[in-house]
Amino acid sequence: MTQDPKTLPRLCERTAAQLRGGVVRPALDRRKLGAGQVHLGVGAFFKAHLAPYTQQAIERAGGGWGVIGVSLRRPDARDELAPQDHLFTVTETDAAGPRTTLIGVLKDMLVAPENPGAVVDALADPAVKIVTLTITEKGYCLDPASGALDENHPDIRRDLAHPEAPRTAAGLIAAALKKRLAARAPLAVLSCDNLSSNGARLRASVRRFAELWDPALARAVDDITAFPNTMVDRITPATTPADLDKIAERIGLRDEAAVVAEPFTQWVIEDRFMAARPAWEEAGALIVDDVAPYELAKLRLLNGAHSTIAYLGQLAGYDHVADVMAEPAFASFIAAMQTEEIAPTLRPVEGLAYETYIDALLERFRNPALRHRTAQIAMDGSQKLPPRLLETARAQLERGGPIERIALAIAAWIECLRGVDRRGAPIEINDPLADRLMRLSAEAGDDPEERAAAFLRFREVFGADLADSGRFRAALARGLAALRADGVIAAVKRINAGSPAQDSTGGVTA
Ligand code: CS2
Repeated sequence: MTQDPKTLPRLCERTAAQLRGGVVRPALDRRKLGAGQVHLGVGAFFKAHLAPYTQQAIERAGGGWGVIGVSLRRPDARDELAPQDHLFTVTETDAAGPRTTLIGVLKDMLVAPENPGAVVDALADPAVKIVTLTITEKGYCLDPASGALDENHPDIRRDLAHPEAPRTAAGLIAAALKKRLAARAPLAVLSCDNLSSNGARLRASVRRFAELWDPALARAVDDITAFPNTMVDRITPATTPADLDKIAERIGLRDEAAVVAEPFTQWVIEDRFMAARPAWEEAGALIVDDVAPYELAKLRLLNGAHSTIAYLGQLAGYDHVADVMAEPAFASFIAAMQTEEIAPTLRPVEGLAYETYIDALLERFRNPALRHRTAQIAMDGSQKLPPRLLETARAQLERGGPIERIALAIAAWIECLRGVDRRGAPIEINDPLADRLMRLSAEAGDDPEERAAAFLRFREVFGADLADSGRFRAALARGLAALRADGVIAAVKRINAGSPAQDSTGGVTA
């Protein structure tokens, strides 16, 4: 009889020797590893992506790049990791079956709201040369449409009132830079979230925060800090209790911090550092002069398609990405959207063949071993849609290209905000602007033209320009009308068939 996976001994330094199931162990001496990197936002993505890159960099090229992890909100990650001596496993999974690696680069965990001073001290330690962030789009407290720091954000206002005990990333970094300035200790701060020009945006927001706090600090930010842009990629679904049990059964120990991810992984980093860094290129990272083409391709082709799958899928009652992709009408819709509406907005780049990239993405979305929930991707639409789909729509409007599929994706987001799917099952709305968006959804009514116009006036998401585009408004209204009248699959099929939809004035529009 096999042991109940819930009662297996916990993974930690003492038990790690008992790991079985072919787990790959770190080839580094944890006790001697210095702490040269701080990471803000220790969640599944950090564990599955950045931590393995840093581990491989140390294994191949050495360096004191152990990581101090920070949680900006809740203590959960620390509570999972501390009893395990900060060890955790990453399991790659696809049709070939699971492969697990033990990660040993995390040295400690801090929780900002419990002890902001300790986080500022860690960030200010001159031995720390690298700060990485995966705090999700909303963690930056930006106005989504403009990408600038939202100075009225309650967390930013709070931090400006108490800049010595900050809780936001911008506030923590600014407070640390103030301390580092005295020692003139240079630092590279890498935003690893899905924002366009993530490094430049983080730099602007830290500078703005500093300006509002202490103008002298703002002027000095660039003297000691580099903010390289980065593109990160690895599909990492939230770990489920069933995943934890399955992993425990295979590896013989209970890992409460385990993560599961696809085998694919990519990291493109702008070569802009002020001091030493881990040799991430030894782990396969691409260090380049200009990240923009990679970042745009990934944000628009992967994340744009992901959000489309999430909203159409949720509305039609599909819980997982792979199930949406198993429906041929959705799969053709996504492929055509990528090829006809997104790829034409991207600059050609040497070594990046969009056709091959799209094929690989479709294959990754179909990975049947990955249970990636549409609800997970659908979260925080107000923050995600501008860089993923609306920038693309703007580029298409400018060049006169098709926007019908992008408009249907946005229409699906708007329909999800009703809080019920097409079969009447509830949809939970997770979004920092949820209250306002759901109120808008209720007030905007059912008439597609009026509903489209009312949403387009929501400036934080659509900016000032999209409301003025008659073409965009009409396409959005057609999408809303089709979803409501015909249902999700029929709306998708009609666009797939290339049949022009009727606009509400009775005219036929492509
Ligand atoms: C996803 C991303 O949750 C989401 O919004 O689109 O997390 C996506 O899986 C990653 O960016 C892939 O690299």
